[in-house]
Amino acid sequence: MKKLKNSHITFFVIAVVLFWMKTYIAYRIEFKLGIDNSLQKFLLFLNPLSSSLFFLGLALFFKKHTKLLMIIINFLLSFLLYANIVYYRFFNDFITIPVLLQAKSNGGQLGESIYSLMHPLDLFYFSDCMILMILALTVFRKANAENRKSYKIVLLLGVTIFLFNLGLAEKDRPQLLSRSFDRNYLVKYLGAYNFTIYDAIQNIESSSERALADSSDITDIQNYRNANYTPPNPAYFGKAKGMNVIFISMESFQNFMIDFKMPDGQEVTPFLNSLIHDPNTFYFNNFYHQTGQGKTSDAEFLMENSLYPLPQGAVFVNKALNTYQATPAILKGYGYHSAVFHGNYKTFWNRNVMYKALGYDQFFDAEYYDMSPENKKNYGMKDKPYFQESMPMLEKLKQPFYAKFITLSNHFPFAMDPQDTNFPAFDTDDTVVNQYFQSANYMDQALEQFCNALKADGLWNKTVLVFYGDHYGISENHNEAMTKVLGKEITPVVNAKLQQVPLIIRVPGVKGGIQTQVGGEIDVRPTVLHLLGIDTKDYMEFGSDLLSKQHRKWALFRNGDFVSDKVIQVNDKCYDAQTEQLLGSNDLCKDIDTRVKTELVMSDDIVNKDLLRFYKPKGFKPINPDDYNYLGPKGNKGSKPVSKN
Ligand code: GP9
Ligand code: MN
Repeated sequence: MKKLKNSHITFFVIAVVLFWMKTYIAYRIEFKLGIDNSLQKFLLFLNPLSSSLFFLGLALFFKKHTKLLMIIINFLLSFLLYANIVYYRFFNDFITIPVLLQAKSNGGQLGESIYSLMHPLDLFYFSDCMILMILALTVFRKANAENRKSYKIVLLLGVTIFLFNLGLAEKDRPQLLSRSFDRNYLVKYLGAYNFTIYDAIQNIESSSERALADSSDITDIQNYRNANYTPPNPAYFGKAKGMNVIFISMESFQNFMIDFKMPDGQEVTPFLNSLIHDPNTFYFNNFYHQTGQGKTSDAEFLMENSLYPLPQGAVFVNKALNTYQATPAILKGYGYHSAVFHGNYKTFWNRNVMYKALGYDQFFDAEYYDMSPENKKNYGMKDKPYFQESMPMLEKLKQPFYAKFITLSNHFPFAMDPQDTNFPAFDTDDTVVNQYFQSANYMDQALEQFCNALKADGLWNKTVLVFYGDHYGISENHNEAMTKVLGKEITPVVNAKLQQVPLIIRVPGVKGGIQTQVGGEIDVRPTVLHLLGIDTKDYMEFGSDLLSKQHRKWALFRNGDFVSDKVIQVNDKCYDAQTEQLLGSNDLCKDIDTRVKTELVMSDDIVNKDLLRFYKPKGFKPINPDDYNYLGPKGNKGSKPVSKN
């Protein structure tokens, strides 16, 4: 007993257990982390242990003042935890390095209310620190320094538990670190302390690249851009001038579903199939998604910036503090008001930060919707209640508006609640593929309901509608079942063509038609802005107007492959686009290949080095993200933009 009392290790074990339990209690009480299964429950319980061992264990390295050091480390970590708790109570989000760097403006948003977010009972979050102080001065006053070898064992144990934790987390959520889609997820799986370290490393990496860049870095890009500018088609330029614009992101919706019939002859998407034949609709049936790991958010980025997403990670997450000249910001100069509607929480894909940089006036996230269990599936709102609840908010927007709707129901793994569908599943051995048809059919019904609501309230004929599939839904892992669905072998070229997503643009009063030219998500911005009568020649973008007579007729994939009207390149092999046969040489692919590589490098430079801060398009009023906040319905600010513009 005496030996135990005199041991630093005993003191250390007490410190670790107290800190571990306290952190776990904080996770459970303070944060809404959305724990879905028992593995996640276990990880949440486990993850503070590795941090406690590792950080508190650092003190064992020192022979002198070991207890004092442990108390200081405990205090600093407790402070970090408590800061996150207070921040979360207000913002429903965790503190990140950029938030700290912008402390002035964020602090400004918190203002006086910071005190109202604190409570005397919060002293609990420092209670272990106080207990340790008392123990250090009493029971453990005479504790001696240990053999310093103990710190090695402790650190090793901490690291081992961490790696075990990370392994299990990756199993539950593959590519957790590289995709880093949501702070909630990172905290849920790895803990608040590890999240801060992860965030710091990411920020150091990206800020060094940014710091070394200067205005000369954009000159070549500007020259390339000017040389490849596609002028608008006078037949369409300005035909939608002054109209409202609504973008609808159709989750995981691939083009092969359009006009697809089930074995019993039923159409999967009868509404969309009818929409493409509406006289005012342009249906682009040779159009490709170009997303990377940022999935939905990459598609959003492409659509509104006409820049490519990053080869790794999401721009929305890693580069949200950059300068952008995005569609909502451009349209602001033409009197437009902008808003996003999405039935998931605002931290997902870091949207609440990125949308400020894009210039969105309002962001209606999950907090604006009735997220009761019967309305929810997977990541958030089911499409039908989502559109229904969105309508009153949409109708209140000042016109002309630019609005974006992001659907969710057709998301992997496409499982539906039985009461939401009576559509048949496909019959293969692959449940994911089978269910895809049911959830796509549900989405189609929700879109019909939305369009009917637009017709009923008079928006239908004064609004440009842009429907797009954000990215593939069925990955290559399901090729066996897809062979059965499509009735043909999935060769590399067929697989490339499966990356087609539909683009449907309806412009009231303008004659549309089926458009067969090859294009990609990058091309949407100039196409739509030209319809609105805004020439994009002064904007730094890589897209080419799909309706222009000089449209370039090729689309690249983020991995450097591409599709054109004549040739298709997959894994550096060149195929004939019509016969789909492998060509004897790569010669016919060379020209486009060079442009593909050039554009990807240039676009990555713009994003990684934040080059748009050195570029000012004529007549464009730069965005100051600090002018925006999305505090939600309770903050009473979400429904009123605080933009000073
Ligand atoms: C989540 C939704 C889906 O909010 O956008 O994201 P995804 O996994 O498709 O990128
Ligand atoms: Mn998506």
